[in-house]
Amino acid sequence: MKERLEQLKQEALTEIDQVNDIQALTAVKVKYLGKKGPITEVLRGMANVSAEERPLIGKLVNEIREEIERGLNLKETAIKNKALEEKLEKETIDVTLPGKPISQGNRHPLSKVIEEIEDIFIGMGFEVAEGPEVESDYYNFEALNLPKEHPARDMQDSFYITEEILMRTHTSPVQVRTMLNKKGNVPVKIICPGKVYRRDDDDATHSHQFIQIEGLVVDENITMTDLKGVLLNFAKKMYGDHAKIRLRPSFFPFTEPSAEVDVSCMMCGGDGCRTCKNTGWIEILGSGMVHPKVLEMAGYDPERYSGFAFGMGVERIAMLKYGIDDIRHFYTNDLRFLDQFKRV
Ligand code: 2U9
Repeated sequence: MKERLEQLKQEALTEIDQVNDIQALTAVKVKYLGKKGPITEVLRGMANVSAEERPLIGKLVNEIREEIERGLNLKETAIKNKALEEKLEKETIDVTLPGKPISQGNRHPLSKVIEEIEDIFIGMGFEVAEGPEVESDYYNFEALNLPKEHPARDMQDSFYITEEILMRTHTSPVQVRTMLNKKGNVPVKIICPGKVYRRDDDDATHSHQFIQIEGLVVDENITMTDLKGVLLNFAKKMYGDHAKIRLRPSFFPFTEPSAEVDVSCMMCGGDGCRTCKNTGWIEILGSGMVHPKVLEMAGYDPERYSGFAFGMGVERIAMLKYGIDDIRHFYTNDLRFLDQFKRV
């Protein structure tokens, strides 16, 4: 029996040595150590072994079983290690290969200009206020001293939704709403950026939808000097410290007096060039002292309070800043145009 057991062990170890995968190894294990295997059979035959020999044979069986198990375990580890090595070999990454570039988007040029203008006014203590693009005729026109018969209220000039509701034609209704919310409290010191809509045929300089930034300051003792100081500071921050401004008389129904604001030409520094049509000046803003009627309608006593307001078209500012010759570029989403603002 001893010889038979030794022979079984040798056979098992030889087969273990020859297999190269886990499946075959499992088959060897089942073959030699399974319930129907030769070792189990030897154990079953123990009944026929003499009482003196039984412990020796039992011990031998256990030793052989342990040796076969050790052989199986060693082989299993070896197979798994080899498989892992092969896998790692195959998956080697060449870190010297050039990376695949990921195409990155960028902020829209108008968003950049809006943020730049907002930052300048925030730096002067202004807050940013926003409001609805679909407005009532009252906030858009009436409260801004634009009476019913005013030409700007012509159905042909604005996008009306009903007789009383329209797409706002400027961001001024946001200022009106802010003043009414403040219920006569001062100071009011806000800028209002946002989309506005006018019925216009689109061309290189006109768009039926564009972006305005308007500003409003209301307090006691506000004068035209404050208006000029704030706008000069804005021009210097936007175009450089050498920038100058000049005010020319104008007319708006919501301001009295009113003024157009020119900045010294940012292309030629005031010497005269194509951009400024040889005048040395470029118009960038409209402005004025808030009309007493507008203050009154918004709940501020015009005898005690005064204010100034201004407005600018963001596309125009951006076109001058980047030398863009057609407003439609901002709205046609051509990546060849938009990608040029990645580095600015
Ligand atoms: C209130 C009172 C007064 C806002 C103002 C302008 C002058 C102006 C234009 C600039 C270019 C519009 O985009 S544009 O075509 N705006 O010239 N806007 S004063 O005045 C206000 C606003 C609100 C309560």
